[in-house]
Amino acid sequence: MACKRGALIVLEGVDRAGKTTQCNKLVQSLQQSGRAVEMMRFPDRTTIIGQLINAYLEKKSDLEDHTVHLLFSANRWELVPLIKKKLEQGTTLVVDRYAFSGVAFTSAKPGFSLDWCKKPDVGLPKPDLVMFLQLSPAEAALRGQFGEERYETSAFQRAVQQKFEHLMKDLSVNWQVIDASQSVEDVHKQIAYHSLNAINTAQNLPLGELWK
Ligand code: NYM
Repeated sequence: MACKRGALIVLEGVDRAGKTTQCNKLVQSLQQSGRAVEMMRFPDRTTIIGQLINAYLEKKSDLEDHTVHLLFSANRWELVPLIKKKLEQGTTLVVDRYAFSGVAFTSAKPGFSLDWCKKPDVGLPKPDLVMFLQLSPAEAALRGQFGEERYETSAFQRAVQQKFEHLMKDLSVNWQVIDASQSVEDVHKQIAYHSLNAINTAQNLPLGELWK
C-alpha cells in the first residue's frame, strides 16, 4: 500500500492575529516529533502571479478588483500540483492563509458577494483542518500600528472579520476557532493538539475538494 498521506492544515485570521508566528512554531514542533512537514503561505509572492499580487499589495500597481481576486485564486491553483504531490508523499502542509482569506478580503469590498468570491476556488484541495485565530479589533490595536500595505486599516479588517464569520458557518469545513489573545505558548498548545488529531484522521481519508 502507498504511504499514508499528509494533512493539509490551514491557519486563517485577520491581520496581526499571529498566524505566521504560529505556523512557524507548529512546523518546528511537528518536525521535532519526527514528522514530515513543510510550510506554505498564500499569497506565494515568489511566482510570476505572486509578483503581480505583491506589487498590488505594496501599492506599486493598481489592479481592477475582480482581476486581483482571480490572481489570488490563480496563485493557489498554480501550486495545487505541488500541494497534491507533497500530501501524497506523506508530508503534512501547514499553510498560512488559503481560499478563506481570498473570499473574506474581496467580499469585504463593495459589490462582491460571498458566492461570487468562492467560485474560482471551488475544487481546490480541501483542508483537513482550518484554524481561525480569533482576535478582537481592540486587541489587534494593542499589537501596534498597521503596516503600509493595502487592506491594513481597522475599518477594512472589521469588514473582513465579519466575512470570516459567515464562512465559519459552513460546517462542510473543519473549522476550529482559537482564542489568539492568549500567550503564544498557550495558542501553540491548542494548535498542536488540533493538528495532531487532523494528521491522524487525514492519513486514512482521501483528500477532499473545497466547497464542492
Ligand atoms: N489576501 C490574501 C487577499 O486579499 N486574498 C487572498 O487570497 C489572500 C491569500 O493579502 N492583507 C490579503 C490578505 C493580506 C495580504 O498578507 C497578504 P500576508 O501578510 O502576506 O499574509
